[in-house]
Order: sequence, then C-alpha cells, then structure tokens
Amino acid sequence: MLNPLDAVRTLCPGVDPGLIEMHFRRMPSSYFERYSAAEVARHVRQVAGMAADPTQLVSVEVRPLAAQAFEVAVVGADFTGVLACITTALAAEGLGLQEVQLATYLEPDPGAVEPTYFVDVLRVSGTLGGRSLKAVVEHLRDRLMGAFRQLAVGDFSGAQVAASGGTGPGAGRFHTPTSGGRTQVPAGVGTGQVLGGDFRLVDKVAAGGMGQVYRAHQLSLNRTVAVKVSTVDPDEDASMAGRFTRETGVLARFTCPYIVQVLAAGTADAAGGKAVQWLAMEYMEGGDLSARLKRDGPPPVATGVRWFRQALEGLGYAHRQAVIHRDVKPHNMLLTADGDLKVGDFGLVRHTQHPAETGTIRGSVLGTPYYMAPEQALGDSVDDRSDLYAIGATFFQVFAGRLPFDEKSSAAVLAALANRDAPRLRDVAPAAPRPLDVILGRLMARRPEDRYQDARVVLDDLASYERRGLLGGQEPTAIPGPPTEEATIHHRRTRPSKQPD
Ligand code: 3AM
Repeated sequence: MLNPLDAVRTLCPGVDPGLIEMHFRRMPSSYFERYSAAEVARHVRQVAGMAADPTQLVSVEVRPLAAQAFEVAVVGADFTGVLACITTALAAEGLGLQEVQLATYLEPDPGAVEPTYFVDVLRVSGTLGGRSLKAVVEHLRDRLMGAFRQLAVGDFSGAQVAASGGTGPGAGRFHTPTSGGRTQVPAGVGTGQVLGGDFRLVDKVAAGGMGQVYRAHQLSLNRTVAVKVSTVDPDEDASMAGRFTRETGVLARFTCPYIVQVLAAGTADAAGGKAVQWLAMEYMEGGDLSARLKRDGPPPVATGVRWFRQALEGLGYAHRQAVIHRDVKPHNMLLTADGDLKVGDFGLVRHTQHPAETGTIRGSVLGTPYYMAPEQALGDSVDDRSDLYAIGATFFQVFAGRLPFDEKSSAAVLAALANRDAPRLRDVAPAAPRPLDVILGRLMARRPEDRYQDARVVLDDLASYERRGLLGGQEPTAIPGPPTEEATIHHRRTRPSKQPD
C-alpha cells in the first residue's frame, strides 16, 4: 500500500510535488487522521489552483452527499475571521450548517517564505432551489472572494457584509428545509445515538451544569472519544448556533499538546423544538484535576510543577491565538492516562450554569468565583491576565490543598476579592518551595497590571528556578518541553487583539 504522501502524489499528477510536500509538512497531524488520501488530494488540487493564480484568495467545492445534504470544502488564505465569513455566506445561500471541520497550516519554517492556508470542510443541508451546483459554487466563491478581500485588510465587519451580500446573486433563491438544516434527532440525546454520522454515544461520563459529557466511539477511526452535548432552545438562543460554530471553529484550529484536542462539532434537532449542540474531543482517561485532588489530595511538588507548566503552556498557546479561556479551574484541567495535563473546556456557549452559585454576579459572568480574578468576578472586562490570575488560584489549591479564598458563599468570596489580597502560599503551606510562593503571589496580584502579563514569562521563571534546583523534589519522568513548532511561534505579545465576537 502507498503511504499517504505517495498516494496523494499519484492522485495529483499535474501538481508541483513541492506544493504537495508543503501541504503534508504544514497541516497538523489531526488533519491527516481525519481525511483520506483522496480527500487530501482534492484539497491539494484546490491549493494548487490558488497558488497558480495569486489573485484567488479562496477555492470552493461542493459535493452532494445525499438528498438536501452537501459537503462544502473551502480552501483559502488564512485570515482571522474566515470561518465566520464562510458560515455567513452559506446562510445567505440558504444552506444550513450541520458540522464543521477545520484545519490550518502550521507556521512555516523560520526564514521560509510560504503562504498560510486553511482547509474548512462543512456539511450543510438545504435545497438548491432548481439551480445547478455550479451556480451555487460560483455564488459562494464570489461572496467569499469579496469577504476575504476585506479580511486581508483587517476589515472584519466589511467582510461580514460582503459574505452576507444581501443583493448578491444567490440571495433569497434557495430554500432552507423546515428542519433548519440540522440533523433530525428523534428524541433527546442518549446512549447509542450517533451524532454527525460518526460519533456513537456509549455512556455518560458526567452531567450537570450546561451539558453532559459522554464517552463515545468514533466509527470512522474506531477509537474512543469524548462528546460534550448541550441542549439549547433555538428560540431563546437565536445567536447561539452561530457563536457555537465560530467558537468551535477557533478551537478546531488549535494544535497544542497541552489543550484537549477538538475533533468535530455539530448541531442536531432534538425533541420539543430544542437543538442539541455537540462537540467531539479527545478522551481524557485520567479525568479532571478537581476529581484527582479530591481523591488523592495534593500531589508531590514535582508533579504539581509539571501540571503547572503544562497548564501554562496550554493557556499561553490560546492567548497567542487571541483566545481567553475565562473559566480556568481544576475542573477544566483534564488528565491523560499517563497523568499529563491538558486544558479543556474553552469558553463554549457559556450561559449561566449555576444560578445559585453565581449569586450577585451580573450579566454573563458565569460559574464559580473561587478561581476568578477580581476584575472578572466583579464584572469588569477580562483579558489574558484574568486567566493568569485563575491559573494562580488553581495552582494555589494544588500546592496548598485549599482555595485561596474559601469563604462559604459566592457573595462572601466576591467581598473578599474586592477587599483583600489573596493569601501567600507559604502562609498556608509553610513547606512549599519559596519560588512557588513568589510566582503564585505575582499571578494573583489584585491589580492586573501588577501580575505577570504573559504565560511565557511565568514559564521562563519556573524554568530558571528549576535549573537552579529551587523547586524541590525531582520528577521521576522527564518534563516535556514545548513542541518544536511551538518554539517558532512564540512572540511576546502581551495585549493580543481578540477574535471578533
Ligand atoms: O464531573 P466530573 O468530574 O465527573 O472529567 C470531566 C468532568 O467529570 C469530564 O466531564 C465532566 C464535566 O467536565 N470530561 C470533560 N471532558 C472530558 C474529556 N475530554 C471528560 N472526560 C473525558 N474526556
């Protein structure tokens, strides 16, 4: 059997072998797990078409899958906001989104002048309203060319207008089926059900709050995955589906060994006019850090430091992609079977989870305040530094065995956050290494400007204390360093521009 690279070369006889090689080098491994050689070859031909004509910013292909179901493959130059424009353009063509899978080129080697492309494969449903597939493809391409031209100059709202193009050639010509373009799910979600044609729910791992997490079997790759499912009322949450798609699209681009990998996402109709949003991700056998701490108590210092580094790597990666987590806490730190930590549960469709818990917290401030930065708990604007505070509070609990503020009620925690500094680690755990006390103190400074401004700097400090043997016990297994492709994209951006909402 041919290896995938040779198979794609054979399938793309007219394409520059250097371009095929670049595609293999720059796409993340999750992309090759997901697509067959034939599909990869189709994407390569799309990239080649664009490479041959530099004025082309985007290539669109649509394949019928079944009656009223299509696969749309969009390949294009990668700008912030492409996925939002694609979903807008599809909606304008009357095509309802079922599922999105997105992959984007990794950074080129330093010094190499290479373009950056993304490949976005979407499953959509709708009817063509008597028009040819070719005409639909052309309309979509026109909309996206217009939109991407705006993105290329950083005009996100102009891009949205171009993508929706009210007067565009396809506007209003297509009909959305009554299902709203979603998969029909006969009764509420449950064990045995297959979502997105690929993920069979096996058993429920956890329920509560905004959703349920299932252990699931991915049929196409015969592997265990986790699927998070949440039910929303489309009437009440009109903007929810678009936001969910945008956010999962952002997460699907993440390729970081310290962030739980998102595999696929979609929406299905459920009983009672409700919609079900689901997100498939890698299965984390070790459960979450909160459960681990409850079960085993504080870990040896070396294990805690390893988790601390891994969490900082994951958060730092997200911050460099201009994504703030907003809900860093032990429950959202997940462990592999080998006991390594990855950050999970990035700000997806956050609506109020525990009204009783949120107490007087206003608006969209959600979840438990026990790990929150003062500015976040008090409803002010949040940024990377709010996540850094929360990681400080999380690891204060890891090393001290108790919360920094362990008041009984959320209201009392809020009052404490507003009026007092967090305690020092060594006041609570005198045997803890002094450098950890210093680092956690700087992470939990009350004013954001007094904190570390960047996860990378915390990692540098940790590494320097470690080199000098100041962090106590040695870890029995090696502490993994950042992956090499990570090293090429570090830049000390302390105030990143955020994804448009
Ligand atoms: O509520 P508990 O602590 O039992 O461990 C996570 C947590 O379990 C689990 O689902 C619950 C809600 O977050 N969980 C979340 N993501 C997971 C994943 N990717 C996961 N379990 C395994 N793999």
